[in-house]
Amino acid sequence: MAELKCLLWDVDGTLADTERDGHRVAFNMAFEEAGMDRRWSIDTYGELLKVTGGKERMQFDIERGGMPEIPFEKIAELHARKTIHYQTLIADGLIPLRAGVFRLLEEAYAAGITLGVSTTTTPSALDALIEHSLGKEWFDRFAVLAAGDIVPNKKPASDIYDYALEQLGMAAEHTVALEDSGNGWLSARDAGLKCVVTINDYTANQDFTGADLVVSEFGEADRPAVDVLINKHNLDDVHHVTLAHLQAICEA
Ligand code: XBP
Ligand code: MG
Repeated sequence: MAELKCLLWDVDGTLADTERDGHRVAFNMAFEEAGMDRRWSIDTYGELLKVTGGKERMQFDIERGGMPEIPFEKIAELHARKTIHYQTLIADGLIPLRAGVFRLLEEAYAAGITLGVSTTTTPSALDALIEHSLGKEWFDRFAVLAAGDIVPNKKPASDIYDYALEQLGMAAEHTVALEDSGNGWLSARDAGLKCVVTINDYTANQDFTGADLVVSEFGEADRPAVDVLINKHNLDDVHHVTLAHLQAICEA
């Protein structure tokens, strides 16, 4: 039985549905700008999402014959342009936070729980989302922003969670991870964390066996009840996910 002291948040798909209308669109803008013919459709992007990291995703598309062979410098260049386009989409307010995210963040912060981010995303893309979707004050409210190439192996490896815990000096048993994808769940699991998953269209059919709670969204009191797909600890009353639920999961 361990007290909840820390929440580590995934970003893409968890804080906001950034993949389909954010990252994917920004990649296509970078491809077009570079005079390339490749466009990633919504379905194609779903296939590519099994590889985390934007540069790695392009490399994977090249290897499977979707994009022409280009040197790594060109991939990095395209990715830098993509990140700028992504930041603009976020600054334009096109990608709202998912239901319940802001409520839970505020509640946890007010309760003195340590908050951190553990994501595969590039730091400057994360910064844009924090600034425009959460508000600048949240830069100080997160005790760690663990992102992108800061660790050798991206999710599903546990590196980014291991790194965040180490930076915080926090024990895994006091921490719950908030994720949206199979890769994210595996990463959290292998770091020894309890994990709550909010699925989305891209991740709904992925394997979350062993996760503590899997729901359609965190939800809100004044919205319809969330769909509960896995409720490992038989939590009562999951109309929407509350801080008390996260505490109960950590203590289970
Ligand atoms: C999701 C990812 C990221 C984004 C794109 O990570 O795999 O690669 O799709 O971001 P998470 P970059 O859900 O762990 O946040 O292009 O900046 O890599
Ligand atoms: Mg994610």
